Amino acid sequence: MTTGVAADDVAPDGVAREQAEHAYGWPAPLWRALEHAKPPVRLLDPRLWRSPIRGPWLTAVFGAVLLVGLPLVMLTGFASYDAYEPRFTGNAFPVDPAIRFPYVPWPAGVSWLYRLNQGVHVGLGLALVPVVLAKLWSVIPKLFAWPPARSVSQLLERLTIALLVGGILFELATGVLNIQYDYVFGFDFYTGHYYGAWVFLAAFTAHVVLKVPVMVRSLRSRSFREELRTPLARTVPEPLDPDGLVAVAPAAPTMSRRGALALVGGGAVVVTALTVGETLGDAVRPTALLSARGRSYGDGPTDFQVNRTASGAQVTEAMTGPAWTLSLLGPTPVTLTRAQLLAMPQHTVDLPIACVEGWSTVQTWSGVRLRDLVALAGVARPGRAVVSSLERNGAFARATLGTQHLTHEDALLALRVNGVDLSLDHGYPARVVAPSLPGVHNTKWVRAIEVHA
Ligand SMILES: Nc1nc2c(c(=O)[nH]1)N[C@H]1C(S)=C(S)[C@@H](COP(=O)(O)O)O[C@H]1N2
Ligand SMILES: [Mo]
Repeated sequence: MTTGVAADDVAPDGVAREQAEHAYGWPAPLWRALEHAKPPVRLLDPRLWRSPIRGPWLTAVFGAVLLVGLPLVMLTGFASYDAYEPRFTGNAFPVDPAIRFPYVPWPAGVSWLYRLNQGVHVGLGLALVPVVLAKLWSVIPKLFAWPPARSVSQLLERLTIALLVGGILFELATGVLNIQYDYVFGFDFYTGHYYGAWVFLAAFTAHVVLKVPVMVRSLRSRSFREELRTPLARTVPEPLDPDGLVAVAPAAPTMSRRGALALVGGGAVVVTALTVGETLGDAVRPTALLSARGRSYGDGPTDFQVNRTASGAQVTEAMTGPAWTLSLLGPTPVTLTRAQLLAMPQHTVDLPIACVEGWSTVQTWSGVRLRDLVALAGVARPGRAVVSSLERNGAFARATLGTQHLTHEDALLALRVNGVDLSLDHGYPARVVAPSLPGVHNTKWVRAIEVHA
């Protein structure tokens, strides 16, 4: 039911006629009651929001950027879950197949694929933070609109907005805290971030379906190019809109629309400039000032990123000394010393270690091909292999690799890096390095490999 309402009826504190006039869906007694129940809070006064550049056009510009960017962040996020190979127990927290993104086998063929995936996920996610904040700023009067909803459909729409805003803030906050190693939240990061993404995706989809027409209309309402030519002196508010984004009592402009766009775009560029170095790695790494990681981890050839040091993992020289052996488990179990491994055919290849957190580093690794070890264990066509570390506890103690990584010619049990023995922090005596394998599965201080057909 739609009731045409005269401005005088519903504008108790002088809300502009245009704003008050638009229809209520509630029955008249309900909206009258709502009007009377308006709490005496200053924030609920629309005259408080005075920025003369706030309006549907500016909101639509930020929205359009997010409409392109956020799906990429979500897609790479869900792809990363698949890259962890959740089909093997212990590789990732289990997700009920009913609510899981379809599993797409993660290929080993393109060595930099996971590096690119996480570079986009983390890098773009961070770069969009200023845009998300600007978008929220641009619609803030709606957060304090009274009555909170004017119809049932608007009430439902606003509930999806609560999930949308809560979802994006939750995803950005947990993501940033994770790459800063700041586990202030009391739940597992992966589980929270994953389910949070589903909530956000649902709300995002609903929001896009509902708002794309308004977005397109608003984008068409002004010329982008014209806006870039409009200086502060000629900056005037957009016409009043039914959504109440445009200020009813605008202040004089202190910033043009192009200035606002430059500020937000500049913010995204600065964030990118200060983080992209950790994905590109090595030569430009010192530019990654926002990286939580230090930049010196060893001497000479082994001076590159370490996520967890040997002492952090409670792996000691005694455990990795001459008594260390590798247990190959399978139809023909074999125990190998490091000297025996070094006596096998060695393969050298440049491969990245690409962490889920977005940093990566390409190094020159040498060691025994995993497929040679698989064959030695007596398995002709491996289905999976469980790699376990000397490190006994925690999420890093073991990882299961699938066929694609076990059979790739560049997948190694690395013994050396950049021409020297692995350092203890990089996983001496032996570690896994394989193309396009998420960093976390590049197990260090390997103790055993259990091969299954
Ligand atoms: N045993 C063990 N292996 C491990 C880890 C660990 O903490 N313990 N960290 C993993 C993670 S999360 C990453 S990104 C890489 C980092 O390798 P690096 O420390 O040599 O750079 O090692 C992986 N292998
Ligand atoms: Mo990692």
